[in-house]
Amino acid sequence: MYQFLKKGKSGGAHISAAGHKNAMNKITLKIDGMACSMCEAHINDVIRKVVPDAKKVESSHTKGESTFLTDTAVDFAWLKKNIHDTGYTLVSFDSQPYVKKGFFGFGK
Ligand SMILES: [Cu+2]
Repeated sequence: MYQFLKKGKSGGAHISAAGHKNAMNKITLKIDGMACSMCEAHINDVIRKVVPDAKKVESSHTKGESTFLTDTAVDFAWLKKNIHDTGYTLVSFDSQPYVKKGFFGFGK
């Protein structure tokens, strides 16, 4: 059922829809079940597997939250299934346009 998600391992090349090349989003996931740093590592692995171009993948078991940046569309149903199969629960997710910091050079 999920075969269509198999992406070729073509060394970092990624599909980018026209006009969306630099549209980076910050994804925030609320995840149930993380209890220690090993859990965080498991979740980070799942995220990197499902979203190969994910950047700044970070998880916190204290906050029950994972965040990452991506400029490709995330299949949250597929992500939820993979998180579930790893023993955790994706409770909710949020996607916000990511504005790179550092553009505020003036007015320091
Ligand atoms: Cu753990």
